[in-house]
Amino acid sequence: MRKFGTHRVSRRGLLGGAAAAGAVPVLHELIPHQALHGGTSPAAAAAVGHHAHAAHAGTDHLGAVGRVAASANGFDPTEILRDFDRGTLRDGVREWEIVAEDREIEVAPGVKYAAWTYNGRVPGPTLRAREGERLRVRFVNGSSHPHTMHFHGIHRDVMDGVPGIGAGNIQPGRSTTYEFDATPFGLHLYHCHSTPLAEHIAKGLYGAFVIDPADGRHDADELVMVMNGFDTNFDRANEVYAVNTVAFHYMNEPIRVKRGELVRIYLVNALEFDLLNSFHIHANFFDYFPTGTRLEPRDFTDTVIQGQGERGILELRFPYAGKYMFHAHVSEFAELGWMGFFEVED
Ligand SMILES: [Cu+2]
Repeated sequence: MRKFGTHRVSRRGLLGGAAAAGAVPVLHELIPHQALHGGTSPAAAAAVGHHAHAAHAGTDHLGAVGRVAASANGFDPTEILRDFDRGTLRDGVREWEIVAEDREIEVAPGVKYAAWTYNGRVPGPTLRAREGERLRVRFVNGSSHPHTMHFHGIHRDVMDGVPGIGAGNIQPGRSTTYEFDATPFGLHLYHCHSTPLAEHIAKGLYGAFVIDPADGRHDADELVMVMNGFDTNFDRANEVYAVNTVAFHYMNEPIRVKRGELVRIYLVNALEFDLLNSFHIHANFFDYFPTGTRLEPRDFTDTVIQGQGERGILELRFPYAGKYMFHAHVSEFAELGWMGFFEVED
């Protein structure tokens, strides 16, 4: 078990403290490193004090103060929601080129993170294919570290993107091509499988991988939500939690959907260092299709738990216009960035 108590102080101090101070914090200033190992430094105590103050001051501070500009990162969580990369279909083969790059991103206002990315974004592009297609992924490693692309799905060992088998680790400046069939249909993911594995994933090398059934699914407003987190001080615990990388993004910019329209959410848990993540919707229920590999829902519920690497498809309609919250029902994650709103319009 993680030593929860000491981490809890520093992690909880981050955004609550920021809200109370009305300032844009830099994480390392707010949380001295020794505080993570059981120390009770004045700064850590101050952060806790701020948090306590914020908690009792009312309900106006439901997130960090300020915003992360999309232009700072080069990608926008609102656009990521509906951005499906179908690659190029050539001679019956669906092809992509994916480039690993090192890039600094801003995961909460003023909190910079030295990420490793696929195609410059975290999460990487949502790759989308149809069941039974042949897929060809050219992977170019433009990063300064060895990486791979490991796809979930059914394929030969040499195409599995793990060190020591097939092309194995792809060294900086080198490339390889993964080729396999799109099966089974469902919602999968891909991620780097170089070691140390948790770090390579946590740095940002993951993305959603959608394989549509041969006959497709019903028309819907489709949204991709990759639940992730960021260990900004390298203590193997996350200080920031989010959907599609930027903490509280959908609080600042609610997801606009239409009343009565079918909404389909592709929900992927890419979180490292925490065993579980969850998704909870307010004032509504959804059908849940674990891994999206069956066409009948398993559950009709308002909360779903996912372990590491787990994913599933949610389908719902909003019967009333208005603003509806969604968040991790792991309350600590919600307070550290993993919460947002749907804005339902007539
Ligand atoms: Cu890697």
